[in-house]
Amino acid sequence: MTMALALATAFLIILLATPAAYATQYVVGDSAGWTNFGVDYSTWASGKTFSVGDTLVFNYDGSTHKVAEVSQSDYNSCSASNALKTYSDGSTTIPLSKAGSMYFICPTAGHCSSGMQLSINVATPSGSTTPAPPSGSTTPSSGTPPTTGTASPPPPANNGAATTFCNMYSLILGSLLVLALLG
Ligand SMILES: [Cu+2]
Repeated sequence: MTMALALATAFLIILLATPAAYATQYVVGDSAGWTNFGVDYSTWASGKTFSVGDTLVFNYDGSTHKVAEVSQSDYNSCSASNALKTYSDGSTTIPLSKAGSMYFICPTAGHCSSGMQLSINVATPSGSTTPAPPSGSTTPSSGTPPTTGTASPPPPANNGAATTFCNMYSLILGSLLVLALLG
């Protein structure tokens, strides 16, 4: 019976988890956290795609460091005197609620200039409406036209087969589940 329950639970979890939208939680600096020792935050941020709905988590020693969200110019000048928001609780979760650039520095004297600065670009999540189509006239360069000599074979009727296979697959899964529940 426990086995059946476990199976059913696993099956449900798979069903529920699969179509979920991905909201990513990014731990700034990963295991090193938010620190003035040895983390290059622009390197950390590069290659990551931040989207609306994701969250940033800053982990730090709140007696030494803080997190200040600042403007771009204050980011560039390492000035926290006009911070938009300042956090000092040691574990700060910041939801990325709108698209655009965000800038964070540590306001402790000398820390920003020694590397405690992070800028990210938050993108609108994929699947939301209308990113402007690229306006550049980048026609594919020198593409060879498809050779029309070799007649393309008629498309095989794969779709029906695939659908049948899918149906059989879920049928088998379903039967297994029922068996497990009954057994
Ligand atoms: Cu600091």
